[in-house]
Amino acid sequence: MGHCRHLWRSRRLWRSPFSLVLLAAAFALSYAFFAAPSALQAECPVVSPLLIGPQPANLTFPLLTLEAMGNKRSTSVSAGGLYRPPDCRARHRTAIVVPYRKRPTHLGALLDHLHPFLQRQQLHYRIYLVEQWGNGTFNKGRLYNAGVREALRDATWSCIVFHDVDLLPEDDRNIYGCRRDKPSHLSVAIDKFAYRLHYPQAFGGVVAMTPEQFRKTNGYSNQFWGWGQEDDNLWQRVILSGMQVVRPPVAIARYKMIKHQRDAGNERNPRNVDLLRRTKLDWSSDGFNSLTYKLLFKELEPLYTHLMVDVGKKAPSYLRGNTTTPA
Ligand code: UDH
Ligand code: MN
Repeated sequence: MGHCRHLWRSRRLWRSPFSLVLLAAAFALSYAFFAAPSALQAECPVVSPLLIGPQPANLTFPLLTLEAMGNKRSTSVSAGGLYRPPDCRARHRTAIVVPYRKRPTHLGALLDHLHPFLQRQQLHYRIYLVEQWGNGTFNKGRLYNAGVREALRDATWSCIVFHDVDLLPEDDRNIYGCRRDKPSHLSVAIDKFAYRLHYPQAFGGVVAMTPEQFRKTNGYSNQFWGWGQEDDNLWQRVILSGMQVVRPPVAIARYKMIKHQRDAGNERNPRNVDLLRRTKLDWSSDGFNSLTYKLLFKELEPLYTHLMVDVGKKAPSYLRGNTTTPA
């Protein structure tokens, strides 16, 4: 006993390789317990026991804005709209990216609906709101590209969900995760289109892709200003990069679209139809790899991460497309 105490106090023990191993083990263990608790948890079940299935989105009108709801703090959601299941390691790590400008009531309804929906799916997720700064023509493709770039700075997401602000999923069996082999189109059946697929190549509304799949397609085109065809362009990019789209069953992938008028600054752009015909020529040089934007601020709101982005302005017509420049 006395000998032991002597050994413990002696400097020789601390200098021996054995003590180095002990020290390393202590560091590793405390790291595992305090810094990375998820690594020690069991994986969540294949089917979450919290799912409730069909659940029509009940909207009470008039819709309240987030400010009016007090940006409802939630005990389970961390700053920036981040969540991890408390009792198990999530099967999907999903960044939800929402392109946005001037739809405060839609945003309130979406967040109110989506947080409990995603938590029932036992996902590790974070909601990113990508707002276009200024009153220039809306460019959803640039906002999505910028949102992905910023989200990937924060974490290694296994899945990115591209999400219109006005779509509310109505069945939590429609999992907001990605398949490793194929991009998924999640908003198959929208009430506005009588809960039927709008057209066979429809790829807008809500879409899920892994970061790898997104890079393979070179993301969204940056050239589609105003409303129309940027989603059809992405469909073509998926096909051109050798992939196929999968869809969950029409009976599950159901959505309510909050009714709205066309936004000012997002008028239908007939030029986008011409641009769509050029997809094959442009897709590898125009997209995620040629994106330019300015991040004006990033704020962690209680229920979402707010990215304010300057995507630039639509260039004058003589600088766009393949038209000749004036003399
Ligand atoms: N978005 C905004 N603000 C805008 C424009 C677009 O937040 O000013 C975002 C938002 O996430 C929206 C998405 O871009 O869900 C798509 O735009 P959209 O909802 O206008 O497109 P959608 O095809 O509507 O749903 C087209 C106009 C329908 C007019 C119907 C009139 N009866
Ligand atoms: Mn809409």
